[in-house]
Amino acid sequence: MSASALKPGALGEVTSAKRLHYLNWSYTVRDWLLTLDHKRIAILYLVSISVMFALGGWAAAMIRIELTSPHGHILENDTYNKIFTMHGVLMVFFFLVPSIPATLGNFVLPLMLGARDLAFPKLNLLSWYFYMAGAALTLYAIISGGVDTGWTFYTPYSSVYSNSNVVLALVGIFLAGFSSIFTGINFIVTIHKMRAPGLTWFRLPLFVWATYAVSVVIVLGTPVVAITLLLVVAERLWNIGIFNPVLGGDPILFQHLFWFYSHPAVYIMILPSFGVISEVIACFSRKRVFGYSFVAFSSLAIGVFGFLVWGHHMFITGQSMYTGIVFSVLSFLVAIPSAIKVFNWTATVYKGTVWFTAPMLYAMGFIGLFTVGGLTGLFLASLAVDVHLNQTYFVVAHFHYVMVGGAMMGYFAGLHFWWPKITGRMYPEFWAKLAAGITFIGFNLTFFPQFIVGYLGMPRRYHNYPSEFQVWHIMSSAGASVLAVGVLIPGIYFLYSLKYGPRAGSNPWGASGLEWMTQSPPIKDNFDEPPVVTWEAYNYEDEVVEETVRDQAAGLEVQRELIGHTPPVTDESKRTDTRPGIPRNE
Ligand code: HEM
Ligand SMILES: [Cu+2]
Repeated sequence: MSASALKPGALGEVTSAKRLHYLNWSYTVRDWLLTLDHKRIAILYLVSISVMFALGGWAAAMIRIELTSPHGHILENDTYNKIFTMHGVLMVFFFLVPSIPATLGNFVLPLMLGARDLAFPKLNLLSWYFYMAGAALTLYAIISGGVDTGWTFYTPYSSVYSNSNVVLALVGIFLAGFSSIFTGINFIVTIHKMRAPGLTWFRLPLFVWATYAVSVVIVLGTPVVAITLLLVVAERLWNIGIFNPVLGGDPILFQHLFWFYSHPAVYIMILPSFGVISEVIACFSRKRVFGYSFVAFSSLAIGVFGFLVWGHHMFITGQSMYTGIVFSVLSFLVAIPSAIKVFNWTATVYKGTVWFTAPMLYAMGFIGLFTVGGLTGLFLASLAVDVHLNQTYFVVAHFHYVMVGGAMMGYFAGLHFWWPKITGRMYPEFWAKLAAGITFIGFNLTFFPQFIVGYLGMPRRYHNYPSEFQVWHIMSSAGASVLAVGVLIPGIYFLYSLKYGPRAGSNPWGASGLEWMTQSPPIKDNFDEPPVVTWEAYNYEDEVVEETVRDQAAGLEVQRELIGHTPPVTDESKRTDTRPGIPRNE
């Protein structure tokens, strides 16, 4: 469509007759289950991880109900162990690790690069099947008797003593690990090879940088944990004596190998969120991200440093004090690139034209919560303090601030931000803002008391506790029910919007980025014509973007409500459309 047809009030696509796109070109089960389209695979992942998130959430609810009383009577000891293991395993390996890369990343990465698909579409589909096979095995392990080791599977308990379905669950996680590796390889090759002409490295959106960093971490780290888990399996099945001291093994070796991956894994969970937050903050502050290259390189720095700090999980395992000091200092260093990002986001919002849309609220919530999580990580990285705090609820609070307050809020920010692109529909903005607020409040009510009760001495993974801790647990459980409401509301309005949401148009936020220059939902091959890039990322200060906003605002009632004011109208004669070859809308 030519640009001249896009007069204010005439948002062609919104009113035009049905167009073919990736969702409606075919409806057969076969075309879904054997699809090679990155967008459809993203949807398959979205549905699967949502199921796992719901199951993990159910386990969390059981934990919180049990902990309302000091001598919880709802669950047996053994069942309690299995429930918190289920919660951790499902949330970490089957929800958080794949959440942003496999759903949002899969969907938007090729679009952002101006590519037709990922480099290896078949590998992409295979990764989903590995994920599903892993999920099926792990769920089977959980249903047919359960696993009681905790998500960390520490030896010798997991290798020698536990009578639960450890082997099945480990093989399931192993398969899921391969699905991440496939995704990581695919992303690395795609980012190197499939960028549109003119899309140089320093014109890439920061989401791409973050995805690149996370893919490298995945490809280097995941094989280590996969092999480690297989070693536990081998130890259980054949008694080979890797971790069992009776046979000459070393149980602490497991912790080294496990955390060598699993500390980087926490960055696998958070780095993609960093990418999402950069996109959202820039878009809704109408500004280029402050210190673009610092933000880009800090993702890589986090990737590198993340591999050097695993020992901070092992301060009390008898490692030498000098080792402890080195790991402690290195852990402090990791905080620097994280802090750079927080400062740069804040500087971006500062003096920006800020729109408090739902994705922006999630992003701002993210910044606050991640900061609390990161700072408390520094408490834990201090040797002497950690001796007191490790294995307490303080640690539980720390990692929920980073993983839920950070990674999950980032995922929600991204899901809201790209929902119009993915589905072609707007969700109800009022409810979305409300849900963001409820989630933020519920989250703090749930997890802040856990810092206090942990500091006071409440150990993690226990369900009987002294009655003086009860008040904190009740607060936390009450907060959890608020949080649950905050998370359920989006589930409802997202489904509702699929049918009843107003049509979104190609670029409802007036965002920069190639993904917004194709119709919503995108056509099967992403772009009518392959784009050629001649501009820098986040060119929000350019007029052309303002115009896009104006076109959209005029055409879409919901948009005016969203922005809260009529965006500035630029003189048509001053139009500087620097994007040849690309349909500006649709
Ligand atoms: C500023 C950066 C961070 C530092 C210095 C830091 C430090 C630490 C330390 C020292 C521990 C061990 C506590 C103990 O067991 O006694 C820990 C635990 C943990 N951290 Fe962090 N952390 C940081 C950021 C993150 C991020 C971004 C995430 C996730 C997105 C994360 C997730 C976790 C998890 C999951 C655990 C506990 C694992 C377990 O024992 O179950 N941390 N952190
Ligand atoms: Cu760590």
